[in-house]
Amino acid sequence: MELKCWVFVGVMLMVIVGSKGSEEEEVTYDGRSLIIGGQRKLLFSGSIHYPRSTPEMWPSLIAKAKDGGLDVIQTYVFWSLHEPQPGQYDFSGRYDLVKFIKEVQTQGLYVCLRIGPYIESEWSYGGFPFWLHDIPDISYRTDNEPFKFYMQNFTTKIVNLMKSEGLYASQGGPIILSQIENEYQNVEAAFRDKGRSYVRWAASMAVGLQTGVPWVMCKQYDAPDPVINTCNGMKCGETFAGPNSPNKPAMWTENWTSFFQVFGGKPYIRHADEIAFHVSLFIANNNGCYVNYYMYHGGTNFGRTGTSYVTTSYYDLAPLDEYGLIRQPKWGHLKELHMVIKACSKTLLEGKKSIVPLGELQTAYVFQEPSEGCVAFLINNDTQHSANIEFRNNSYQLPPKSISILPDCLNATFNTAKILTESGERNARPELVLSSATRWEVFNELIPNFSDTSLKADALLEHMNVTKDESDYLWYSLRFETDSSCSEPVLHVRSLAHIAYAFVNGTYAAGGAHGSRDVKNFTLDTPIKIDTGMNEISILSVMAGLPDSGPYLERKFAGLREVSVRCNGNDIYDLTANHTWGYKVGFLGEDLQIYKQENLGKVVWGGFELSAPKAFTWYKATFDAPSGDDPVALDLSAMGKGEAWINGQSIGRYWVSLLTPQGKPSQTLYHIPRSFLKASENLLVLFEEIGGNPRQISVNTISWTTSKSSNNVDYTPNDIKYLMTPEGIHT
Ligand SMILES: *[C@@H]1O[C@H](CO)[C@@H](O)[C@H](O)[C@H]1NC(C)=O
Ligand SMILES: *[C@@H]1O[C@H](CO)[C@@H](O)[C@H](O)[C@H]1NC(C)=O
Ligand SMILES: *[C@@H]1O[C@H](CO)[C@@H](O)[C@H](O)[C@H]1NC(C)=O
Ligand SMILES: *[C@@H]1O[C@H](CO)[C@@H](O)[C@H](O)[C@H]1NC(C)=O
Ligand SMILES: *[C@@H]1O[C@H](CO)[C@@H](O)[C@H](O)[C@H]1NC(C)=O
Ligand SMILES: *[C@@H]1O[C@H](CO)[C@@H](O)[C@H](O)[C@H]1NC(C)=O
Ligand SMILES: *[C@@H]1O[C@H](CO)[C@@H](O)[C@H](O)[C@H]1NC(C)=O
Ligand SMILES: *[C@@H]1O[C@H](CO)[C@@H](O)[C@H](O)[C@H]1NC(C)=O
Ligand SMILES: *[C@@H]1O[C@H](CO)[C@@H](O)[C@H](O)[C@H]1NC(C)=O
Ligand SMILES: CC(=O)N[C@H]1CO[C@H](CO)[C@@H](O)[C@@H]1O
Repeated sequence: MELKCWVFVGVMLMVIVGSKGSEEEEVTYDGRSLIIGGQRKLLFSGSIHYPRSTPEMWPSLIAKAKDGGLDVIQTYVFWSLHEPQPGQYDFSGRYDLVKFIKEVQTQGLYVCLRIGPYIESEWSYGGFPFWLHDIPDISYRTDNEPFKFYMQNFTTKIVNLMKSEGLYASQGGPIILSQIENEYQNVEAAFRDKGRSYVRWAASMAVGLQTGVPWVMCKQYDAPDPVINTCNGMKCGETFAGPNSPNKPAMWTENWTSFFQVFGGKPYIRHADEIAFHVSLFIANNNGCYVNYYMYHGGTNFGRTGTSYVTTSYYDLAPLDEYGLIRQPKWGHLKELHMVIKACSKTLLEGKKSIVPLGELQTAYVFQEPSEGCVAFLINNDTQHSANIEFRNNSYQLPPKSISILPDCLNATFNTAKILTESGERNARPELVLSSATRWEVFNELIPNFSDTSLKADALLEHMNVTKDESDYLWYSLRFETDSSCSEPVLHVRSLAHIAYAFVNGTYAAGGAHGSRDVKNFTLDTPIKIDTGMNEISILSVMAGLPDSGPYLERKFAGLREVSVRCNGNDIYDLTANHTWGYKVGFLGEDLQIYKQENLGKVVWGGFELSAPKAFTWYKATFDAPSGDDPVALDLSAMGKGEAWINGQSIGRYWVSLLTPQGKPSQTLYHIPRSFLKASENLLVLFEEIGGNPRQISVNTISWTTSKSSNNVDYTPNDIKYLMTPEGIHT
């Protein structure tokens, strides 16, 4: 009798896989689970964000997610991409949300649509279009009429779009859940009463849109009925206080599969066994009925879409790596877990739970149906030692910090710490090195002086309010007159942006002073040469992405805070106030878009001299695509910091010069989606801030092989094995 659940496996899998028809299905819930078309569901979900890959990649990503045992694809909706100007919408190419959802539907999976429209998501400005900043009297994410108008306007636009395409489950489509707001609990207190009234408004506005499927608010303990409060985190089985009503199910909308990486930050690695432990615990301890992996595929922050300091490669350590390739053993171990759980999901959802202590740090969670069907989770919470325990007159050995799942309360068919899937090893094969000198041409930017600036102000202006996010770069220039009393002059700059470079009379004085994701305030102090009389000082402020979180985002300050010239250690000239500063946004090459083929001729390109690398230089070259279908990546380890374009499309910012505490670049390989490439004569353009040697750039193909080393090994993004030395081939 107890074997029934196990015997059930084959049948259940067939039923679950490919069960998504197009009939209209009512989605409801109660205290135990979501109920879709009258059936209780225990669902595994994975986040895949459509603009972080390409439409050409979507079918294979979704197929691999399905093969990995997922039932649901979860995505945010990216307001900044879809409404670049008020009332002007873009749903083309990578932004084609409807096409993405229809692809999920075609493959028989469900969708959880997280509209937000505040999404955080390590996305520049948390997903808000920057024009919101200039709406008079706006205050984001609080009970503020202008904000609520635009939030409702966009949310309605998306809901209407989904409805017009028949994409809600209530219409026969795949969307079973929608999300409004995002982790608002983190900021609610800062808005006091207006925070509370905003939560109520957001919930009722969303519910009023009548999607026919439930809404969730993640990390929002007081989510108003009927909106479901869900958990985000790494250990929801331990940290989640539970639904705020007995009529709501326990759902985990973000179980972080690793963590996003920042330039200069420590890599964060989360192993397959630990994830499996916490997923099992959430199901056993919290009666979890929905677990979403954040991210299942992270992908790429193309262009300038990443938030402050976040690497261009996003959650590369997810079960599908940045390139969409299967990362083992994570993918395979979680797939096994999904199969075991799904085979007995009926018992888990309908059985009665009892908790049986087995030892000091060992517990059994038993789910028993009245007639037949019994599932047990045997938990060993001892991080140091294995445990030999007795359960129902049988003995079991539980490795340290692990959970064994007994789908029949007898046979331990899965243990979270026993990884049977073989580890993989990722390889980069340099297919060509762009080493030929004749291949490269360069264009050097000029350093603007005060007279070259268009906007003048008698103060240090806030960086984002001047650039309007049209560039990462803002020039602050002034004309500064000295008398002869200044000896050993030192330029002092304090900034709340990300990088500062200083120039005196068009000559580089110092550069690269930077903050970090954690320490935003930084200073640049550099000896300069000034003469009696007039001197030109130009300081370039750089932002590697806008902030994405925190209350009062609209009031965040970035850019220069203080500028002075110190003579003999004293502040003699405070240039912060009472001086007229000139402002210029970005570089000429950006204005002219010289990374596009049709605009190359708008500037004069010169030959490349290795001996004289210059800051703020554009490099261009062409190359032929590597043959085959393997994903392609540029190795930029010989460069400093900048942005790269392939055939006019940005593959993102690169920042190799900022090292981790271990002394390594955070990211050296930069993904070029196959669909950006043609067979030959691909145009590569780089804008380099510091200087580097483009003749060492290689074009690589990426693949995985089975590793000889032990299982449960995860690699950091840079632990990649080169199949040949890049120097070994030339063109
Ligand atoms: C949203 O705002 C735009 C103008 O920005 C307007 O044209 C449109 O009608 C509004 N839509 C809704 C649903 O309010
Ligand atoms: C396991 O132990 C840790 C640390 O002692 C504790 O925080 C956690 O709640 C325990 N988990 C379970 C499932 O008992
Ligand atoms: C375990 O064994 C004892 C005595 O041998 C017996 O009374 C009990 O019913 C058994 N329990 C189970 C769950 O089989
Ligand atoms: C336990 O399950 C495994 C499959 O995981 C199976 O090979 C084995 O025969 C089962 N043992 C018993 C006693 O049912
Ligand atoms: C800025 O001024 C310096 C000297 O005053 C000059 O050498 C430089 O060419 C000027 N830059 C531009 C862009 O005109
Ligand atoms: C942004 O700049 C405008 C002038 O261009 C100014 O009126 C406004 O106060 C500035 N806003 C902030 C938040 O600095
Ligand atoms: C930045 O540093 C200055 C000077 O040390 C200090 O006065 C200021 O409070 C700091 N600001 C922030 C936001 O940390
Ligand atoms: C900077 O340029 C001005 C003229 O534009 C000149 O008078 C001054 O001597 C220069 N200073 C230095 C240090 O070259
Ligand atoms: C700027 O000028 C005002 C009025 O002339 C004066 O009160 C203030 O101290 C000056 N600030 C600085 C930093 O020099
Ligand atoms: C809700 C939750 O589980 N939060 C946890 C997420 O992970 C971070 C980092 O490990 C913890 O600090 C949180 O408590």
